[in-house]
Amino acid sequence: MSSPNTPPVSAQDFAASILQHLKTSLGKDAPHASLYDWRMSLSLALRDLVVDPWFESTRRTYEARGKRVYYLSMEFLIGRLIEDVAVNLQMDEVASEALESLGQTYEKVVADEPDAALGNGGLGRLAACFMDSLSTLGIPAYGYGIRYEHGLFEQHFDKGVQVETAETWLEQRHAWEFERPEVNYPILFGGHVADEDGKAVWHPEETVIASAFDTPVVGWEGRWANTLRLWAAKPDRNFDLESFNRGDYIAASAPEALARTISRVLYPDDTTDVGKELRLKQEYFFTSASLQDLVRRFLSEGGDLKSLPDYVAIQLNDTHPAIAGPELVRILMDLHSFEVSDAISTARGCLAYTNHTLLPEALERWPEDLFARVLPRHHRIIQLIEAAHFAEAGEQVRIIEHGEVKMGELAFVMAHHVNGVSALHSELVKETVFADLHQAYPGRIVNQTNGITPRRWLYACNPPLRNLINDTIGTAWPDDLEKLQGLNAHLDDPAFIDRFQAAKDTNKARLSDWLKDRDGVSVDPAAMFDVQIKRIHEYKRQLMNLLETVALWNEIRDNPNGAWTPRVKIFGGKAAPGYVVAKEIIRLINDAGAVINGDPATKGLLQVVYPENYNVSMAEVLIPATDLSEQISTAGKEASGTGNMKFALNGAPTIGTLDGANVEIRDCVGAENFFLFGLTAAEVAARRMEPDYARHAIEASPRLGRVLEQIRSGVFSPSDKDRYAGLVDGLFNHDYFLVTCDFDSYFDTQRVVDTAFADARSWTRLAALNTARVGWFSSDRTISGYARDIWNVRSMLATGSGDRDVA
Ligand code: GL7
Repeated sequence: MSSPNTPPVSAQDFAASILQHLKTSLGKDAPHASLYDWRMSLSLALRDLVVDPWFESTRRTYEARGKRVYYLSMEFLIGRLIEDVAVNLQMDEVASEALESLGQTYEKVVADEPDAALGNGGLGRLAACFMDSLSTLGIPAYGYGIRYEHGLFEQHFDKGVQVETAETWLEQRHAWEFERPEVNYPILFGGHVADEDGKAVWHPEETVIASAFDTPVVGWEGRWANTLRLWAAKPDRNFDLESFNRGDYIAASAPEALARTISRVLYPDDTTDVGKELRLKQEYFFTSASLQDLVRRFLSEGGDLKSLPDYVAIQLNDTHPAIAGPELVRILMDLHSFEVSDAISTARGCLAYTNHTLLPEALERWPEDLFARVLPRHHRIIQLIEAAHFAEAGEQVRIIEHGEVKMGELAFVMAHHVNGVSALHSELVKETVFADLHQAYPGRIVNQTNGITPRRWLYACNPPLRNLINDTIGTAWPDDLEKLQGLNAHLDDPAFIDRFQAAKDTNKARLSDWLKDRDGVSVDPAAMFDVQIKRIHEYKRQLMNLLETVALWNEIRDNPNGAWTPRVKIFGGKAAPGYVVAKEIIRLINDAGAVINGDPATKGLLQVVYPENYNVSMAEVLIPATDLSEQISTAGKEASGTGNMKFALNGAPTIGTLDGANVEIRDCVGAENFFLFGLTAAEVAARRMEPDYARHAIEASPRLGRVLEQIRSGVFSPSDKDRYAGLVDGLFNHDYFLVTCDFDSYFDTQRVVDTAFADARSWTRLAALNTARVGWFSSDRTISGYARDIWNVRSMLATGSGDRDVA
């Protein structure tokens, strides 16, 4: 494996490898190669360099017979991979030079790669960051998920209205994966369970095949590589020859179409669940395949299943794979003759569960009749699990109740640890959703505050800042992010602050060019770039941001000679296609933006920009260019947030509430360096008990009242004056997320931000201080916490100072 900071091959050799792939893998010669051909050849040449570390990692794990981590997740929001792999292999400069020598532009080739959007938002992106950290830390691990044919939908705006079209990343060949046609498992559905000789025997009626595709995930400096194994659904027989011979050609291909539906499309709902049969089938499909695979691997190494928990740590990313509990019990009982209680305790020894949200609509529940029809054997096993749980902890909490199977309770009962994703969230998990189970199983709930990979979210996406950091504190920080604390000593050095500002300016100019090229939008790079990017959801309160924007617009018009701080308000994000209110909010942002942007009175002082189709790649351009990070959710609702960490790391101070990981970010940067506003989680709960709280808040704020009246009366929708009447009435009557109550405090804090930003040098110092102090939010730290507190696994990497101590 390569030594630190040395590229494994020279630019010349790498160019030869690209050309070789162009010829033998793409069948093209250089004069006729398209951008796609160059991109594929570059990707394949890079992939070649991952194979050796990958084999070596597998071999070492096998020899050591160490414990492996299995991360089960419905979503892996990977994004593009060329830069990611190049950076991890120290090949970014070499790759750029090699392509240059072949007459190609590296940036253009990189930008041709479609985003692998196999996730909705934070939960899926977290899984991708975790894979990066598991490899960087040298922890033997597999990520298991679904190879969706269509990732998250593409968003377009039609006169400001979100319309969705199917995403088609697999229309082109995916360069990074290895198909494993020999790794296949049958996944069974339906049928009935019969009692035969005192044993329950499942007679399923439908079989679908799960077939593996492997993508190597290489860690920092190529020291270790793990596998992301995604399952594609295939029919157990391709073609119904009998129907074909009868001349019924449609029926002949029906089995194939039916089976493939299972891995066809990612459900686009962020935190809500729709209770659809296909979704349950997707969940069981990938969970069963993953468990069959890991059990097969364990047995092939000569393991005794009783000791499975010593060798296998299975992490359930939310409740989506919660069927893993009963499925593992089924495998142990039905296929390996375990007694019920042994099967349950062995399964529980392997399983841990991460809760990612307190929103009640996101805690999965399945109608019991649907569940029993699709998974009759598991329905019975859950009854056994429930009985064992009652015997152990009493009957306060049921798993099956009111005709529903409750997946949160199932995951909790079958896990040896349950974790929340920020300090505040984990406490709220104990106090609210799982209060009774917390009493029954004290100590089971632990916290692991989320993190982000600094390789993608600083090193790769922010070259100007990366170079400044390297020049200032050396190059040891990408896998030891607390080293950024070393920047603290430079915060009062004018030369350092100048360079920090220059890096931000470069990134802002890059974003401006990008907006111009892509959307024809001009922005002033000297204005404050105030950014809110995330899924559109009422609890995230993009609406409050928009109301503040309109209030500011009013204020500037009322007082045109005031000393206003120019702002560009940038929004980005998708709404779930069925989430009506979220889509109204999108339309309102676009409508209000059109009016504000067209107003000569505020030109140059206030602008609204909403680039369509926000995704990981867009985040990589926006975040380094951001001056102000908007983290303004209703306190108690955002489990953690991870965008908040990315902004702070890239030198954007936060305006935010005491919610999720904001609380810990504020602890790290210092209260005086965080623009805090709004009610606390406890105050939110209390305020909701007050009658007519929203109406009172609106009456107390003439500024807010005026904005709401403008929106309601059609100032931003002159051709359809009542368009937003319902949205505004909603705020008066059931403002569940307390937009109205936090509005004044938000507006006032924004004016504090204005004043602070106007003092350019002290703002830049504040930005640099953020970068210096948030190294703790590396996902390496998070994964080390899981390894130590939950998985009991160790790093396989030795460093100069002995074993790398992650556990
Ligand atoms: C989420 C939370 O909403 C988000 O706050 C958190 O950062 C993320 C990762 O832990 O998980 N929960 C959830 O269901 N989605 C999230 O993004 C979709």
